[in-house]
Amino acid sequence: MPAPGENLRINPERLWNSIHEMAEIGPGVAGGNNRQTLTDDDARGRALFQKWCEAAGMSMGLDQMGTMFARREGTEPGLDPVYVGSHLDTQPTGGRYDGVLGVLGGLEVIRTLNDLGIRTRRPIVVTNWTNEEGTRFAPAMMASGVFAGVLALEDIYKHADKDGLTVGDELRRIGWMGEEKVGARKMHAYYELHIEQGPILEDEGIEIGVVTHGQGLKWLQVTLTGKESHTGSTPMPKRRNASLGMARVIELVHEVAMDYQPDAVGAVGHVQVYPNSRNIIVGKAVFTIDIRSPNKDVLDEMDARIRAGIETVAEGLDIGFEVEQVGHFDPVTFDKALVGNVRAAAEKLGYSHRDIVSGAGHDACWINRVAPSAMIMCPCVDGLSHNEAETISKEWAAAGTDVLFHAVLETAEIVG
Ligand code: HGY
Ligand code: MN
Ligand code: MN
Repeated sequence: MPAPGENLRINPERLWNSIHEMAEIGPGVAGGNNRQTLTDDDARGRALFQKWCEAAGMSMGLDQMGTMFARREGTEPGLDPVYVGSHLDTQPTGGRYDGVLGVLGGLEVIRTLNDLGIRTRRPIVVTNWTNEEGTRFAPAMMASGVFAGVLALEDIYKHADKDGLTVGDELRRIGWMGEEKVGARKMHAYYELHIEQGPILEDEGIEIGVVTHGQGLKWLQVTLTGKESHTGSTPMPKRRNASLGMARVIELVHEVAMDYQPDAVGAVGHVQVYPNSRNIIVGKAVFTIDIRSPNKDVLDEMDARIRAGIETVAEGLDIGFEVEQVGHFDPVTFDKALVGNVRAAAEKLGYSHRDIVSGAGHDACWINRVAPSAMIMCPCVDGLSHNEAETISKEWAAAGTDVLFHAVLETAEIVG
């Protein structure tokens, strides 16, 4: 005879339908999404989420960073709530599930509690963090970083996109700047469900990732300054070529990351060259280095080696250089008790599972600084993400959300 709540499951069809209804907002060009933060599409996605939450009997809070907090009351409203959530903003060529699964999986938990008439001691809050991706406005995990007290609101409001539009202005323009002080809320615990965005779970045929740690990250924005001149008539020895410098630094980042295998990673995904004319030597190159490792010492060593290498490249090409750290968090160890709840839930529900370190950054990585946090991962096809072809199965989505449901029930405590 299963114990009370033993075999409770969420509604996979309802979850799947909501994910794909959300995916219709801010469509990409190849079946994925381009619902970048603080755009009109982001606003439409927020409005749809708010509508669904209110239909599920929840009240919506909104803080000064536009983060949304949908609350289902507990039988003891004075207790610190259990928070779940993730993000609805996407990459410019993003998938339908990155972030969205965690927000709508949280909503599905509430919808299932309503269906079953289950009350919990603690309130439960479903969260949509503003600008997790950091693609339009750096850094990533922006709102959760302000919430955790590691980023300053007034400074973040001034961060601009490539067109010079700022976070503060855009948040105001789309009408989603709340009054609530960022970080004022007290959380009893935070759970985040997310697709793995890597190949491990699928390769091993495993349904649930029990996330024990998150790897550390550094984003270094580099500006190389050479001299614009004619690509045809400027003799090679007289050139001060910033794009050649960028090419050498990109190769350097790869080589340094390869020195710390199997865990470290490094790449350059954002590049801008000026004046970007076919027959002018690039005078200025601006690009962002993304390096990551689960080991803090390795991350710091990679950072130091790359900075030294940039100086050598610049000297050799007679070009100027500036390096600005525009994103950073150290490797994260999630809360052992909550991680245990995730593992126990997968066990109880009969889902295959394994411990895993998150390769991607998540809002939970910051929230873990202010509240006990843990993550649940489901596989994604070919480990592909940050690509419009990102795909998961309904079964994987349901398994992850079932585990989220039972972990939340354990922490929020069923009443009656
Ligand atoms: O960059 C990251 O790891 C996250 O997907 N924003
Ligand atoms: Mn994400
Ligand atoms: Mn992402």
